[in-house]
Amino acid sequence: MNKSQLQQHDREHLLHPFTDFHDLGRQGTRVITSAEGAYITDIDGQKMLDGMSGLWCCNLGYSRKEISDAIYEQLNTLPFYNSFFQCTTIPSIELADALAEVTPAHMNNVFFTGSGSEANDTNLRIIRRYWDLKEQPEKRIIISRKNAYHGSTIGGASLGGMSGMHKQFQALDYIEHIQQPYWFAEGGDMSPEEFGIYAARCLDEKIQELGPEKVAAFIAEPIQGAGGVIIPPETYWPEVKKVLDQYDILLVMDEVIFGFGRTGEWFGADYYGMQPDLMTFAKAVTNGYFPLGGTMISDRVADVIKAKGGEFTHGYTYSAHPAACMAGLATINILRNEKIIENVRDNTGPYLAKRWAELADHPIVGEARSLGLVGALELVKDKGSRARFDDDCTAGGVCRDMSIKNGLVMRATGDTMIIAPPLIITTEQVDELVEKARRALDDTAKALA
Ligand code: PXG
Repeated sequence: MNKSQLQQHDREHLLHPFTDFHDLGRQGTRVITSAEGAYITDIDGQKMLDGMSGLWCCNLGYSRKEISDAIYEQLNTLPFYNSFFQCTTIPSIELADALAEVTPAHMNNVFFTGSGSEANDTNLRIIRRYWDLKEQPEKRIIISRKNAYHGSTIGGASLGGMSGMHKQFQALDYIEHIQQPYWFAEGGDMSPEEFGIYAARCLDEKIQELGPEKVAAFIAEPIQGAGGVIIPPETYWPEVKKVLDQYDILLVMDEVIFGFGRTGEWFGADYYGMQPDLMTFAKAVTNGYFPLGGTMISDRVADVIKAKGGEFTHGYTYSAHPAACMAGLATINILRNEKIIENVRDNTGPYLAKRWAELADHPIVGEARSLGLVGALELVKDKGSRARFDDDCTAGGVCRDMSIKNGLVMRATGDTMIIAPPLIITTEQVDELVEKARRALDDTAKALA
């Protein structure tokens, strides 16, 4: 099939995630055909620097034969066996061991799933089980944040706080959403530091309003990813820690995007010095080569579930799929052996911070923020008042298209442009990324003038 035939069949038979079908019908999908290192190539032969690591997952880029070989060999040895009913496979044991080593010291158990959404649904099951076994069944309510993303299953989407999603399904009724720590859009006249404290105190207020005896857990991404790379003010997490320390409430950190090195530490929890009870992961655990997710469970919770629990009536056919586990092991080996995360922390992260900050001088950029290897640009019509171009987020869409035209994949969340390039990006490629982003901004400013 040629390109237009592919696009036609795609339109006729494929319902795409998070896609406006009218736009898709008008423009046609971009058909990506190959990838190498930090670059992807489409069916027209256009090569683009992948500023989004696939979908926040191909952190080691696209050319790691160690991972594809590990999957292939496993598929030829034992392509599948389940981990139910007292069975196991060697790759799943080895990956569980490796995860216990690279995650915080107090987390030594893993429950495997096929995705981040399933992992958050698993968290809901574990949280309920934990409090029931602790004989506190009144602890039922989970606090999350507005504009959070925790997946697309009913559980994941209920935990998430995206208004556009909540309009399209019926959410679980025991989840409450509080203020997000998004200073640029919602901080008003407060300094970022003041706003960080304010947003954390909103958690305290909500706990008191509901009654601490009714609150089971607080769930949060260390940095909101899909919400727009919302890096909380530095005061936020320390204040959240103070709030949580006063109450007997579980902390779930959703590390689906920030786990496995994005901040320059293994996990966002390490970066912020937090000690979560549950930690969701997916995506980069296999470098995006094979579907795998899971939740890491603290000793405090695992001990109760294992010692008191009897049968835990939960699991997915593909929990601990052996080929997925081999992909995870190969990925962790590369991250460790090649000191990829240390390089982000000491070299490419600080370099991106320096170069990305230069974009703040652009006339349509209200803020340029970054941390480790993520970054965001807030597009504005007026820098002083932080006023947007319009209410429909036209600027973000224009800038995304201009960016692709210039050979860089950048994603738009509303009028926030975001990047999360592969962790293997070199400093020269960071230069290329920043130059292409600047050209996209210039073209956007011209188009909107
Ligand atoms: N938690 C977080 C924090 C995520 O970012 C999920 C859970 C769900 O994972 P699965 O594997 O079920 O997709 C995610 C996924 C975007 C985008 O546009 C982000 C995600 C997925 C798709 C698109 O930024 N994050």
